[in-house]
Amino acid sequence: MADRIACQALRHKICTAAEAATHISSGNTVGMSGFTGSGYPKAVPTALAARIEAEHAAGRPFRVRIWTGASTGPELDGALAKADGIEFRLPYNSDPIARAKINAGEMDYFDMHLSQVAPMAWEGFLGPLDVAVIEVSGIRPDGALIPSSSVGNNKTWIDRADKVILEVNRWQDARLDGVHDVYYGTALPPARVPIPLVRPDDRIGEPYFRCDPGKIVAIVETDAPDRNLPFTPPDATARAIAGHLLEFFGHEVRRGRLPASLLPIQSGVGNIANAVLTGLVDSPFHDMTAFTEVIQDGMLDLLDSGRLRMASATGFSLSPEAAERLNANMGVYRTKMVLRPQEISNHPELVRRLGCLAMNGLIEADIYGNVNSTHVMGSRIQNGIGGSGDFARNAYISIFMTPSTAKGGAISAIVPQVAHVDHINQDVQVIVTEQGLADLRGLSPKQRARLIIEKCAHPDYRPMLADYYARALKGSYGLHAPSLPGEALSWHQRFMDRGTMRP
Ligand code: 0RQ
Repeated sequence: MADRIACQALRHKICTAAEAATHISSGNTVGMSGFTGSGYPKAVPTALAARIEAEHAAGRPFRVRIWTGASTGPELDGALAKADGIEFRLPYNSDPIARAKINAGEMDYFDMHLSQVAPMAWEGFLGPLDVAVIEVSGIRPDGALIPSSSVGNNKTWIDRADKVILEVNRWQDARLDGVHDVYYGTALPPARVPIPLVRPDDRIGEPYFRCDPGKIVAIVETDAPDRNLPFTPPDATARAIAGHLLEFFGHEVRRGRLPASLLPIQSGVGNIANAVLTGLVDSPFHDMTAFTEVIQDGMLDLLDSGRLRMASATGFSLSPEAAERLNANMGVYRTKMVLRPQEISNHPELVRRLGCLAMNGLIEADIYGNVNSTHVMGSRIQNGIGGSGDFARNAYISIFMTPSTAKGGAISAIVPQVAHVDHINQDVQVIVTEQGLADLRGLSPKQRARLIIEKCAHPDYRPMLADYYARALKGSYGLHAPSLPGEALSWHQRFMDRGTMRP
């Protein structure tokens, strides 16, 4: 490990994870690295969870507040939630144990836009940060930190925290060195200035984190893989959604509204998003770029095919096979990738300037095109808004995609009214299901409703939606966006009462 910790002056800080965890006290706010399963600390959170369990067994309360980049892994969110050690967490979470605690009302969760986490921490809106626990892939002789497989909010956590604990993970490929672009030019209003990035491949920062060595209280050596969950191969539904979307892009290119290289693509996480990327491999588009949050399997396929020229993101979200492929071929991939802080990868100014094509998943959409990305039946959190809001509002074209039904057909993804709103209809320009694609640009609410019911709804639910809409046209208080408030959420109530939205 000596080669990974090249700063002699810091070597005396090397210790065990259990020793490092003693620097964290009950009630502390801890900023952890990690973004969608990449680059999160693996040893210290596990040791902290063990310590919390021991304290609880001795009858002493011990809980911490956790800030991250986005979702992490079972060794962090899973272990700490299982130990009942998280009092409050932000932002995006996809861990099932943490999700269950949040939905049982046992853990507070602040689901915020990913681009806003670092600025809000600097603005002081989130309170002080006691400790940062950051995975890095190495420490240079001068003490500069070589980032790991995600950048996330690490720069901000290192700058803001009173104490810094580092995990140096040897599993991360050493050739990650140089892939990162850490921008130190952000400032708070009224001193804020434009971010000098005009192409997805621009480098505007430096490859390393700066860190005051006096703040580093512990360094832990690890050799453990990122979470890296497998993707299921695209099924017929995912392939149909991808097919509609690729046809739409082709149509836009023929109409002269998109260049043949498209515009920088942003792709959400999940199997459908991955299927769309895989579908682009066989498309006619070339010289594409990505300005996105995560590089997933499909994006590696696109890079391999040569169709994608480069990808800018803040982290990886890969299957175990793709992670192996990435590390085996890092020499090539590193020339085609830039990893940035998430306040830059998701920055509204940059998303708007570059004209990103935003493609995100949803839980449900209503007939007017309002989208719920987060809350099942309006109250049970699935994951969180993540970066979808950063991109959807500012994209050149904001696309949402979903299977038309969930839970074996018991739930329609197209409903009279969403039970929770993450993306208002103005931020939703295209909705795609396996049934078809609704291009909502420039349409009034009533035009949208007719198109969404016709193109996106499942045939089992289409007559029910058409019937609701026809009656709303007659009985609504106003006729701009006709609705029957007493009935609009009855589909959700029926599911909660009877396990299906079907009558
Ligand atoms: O639940 O796993 O229990 O079966 O939601 O749904 O169909 O597998 O789709 O993986 O693409 O996720 C919106 C959650 C979709 C995701 C969401 C249930 C469904 C299943 C997953 P099970 P699928 P996906 C970039 C952008 C917000 C953040 C975002 C997401 C589970 O895309 O988290 O976009 N988006 N970030 O059964 C009840 C419905 C449902 C439903 C789906 N209508 N009712 N359950 N499900 N629709 C990434 C980052 O920001 C980091």
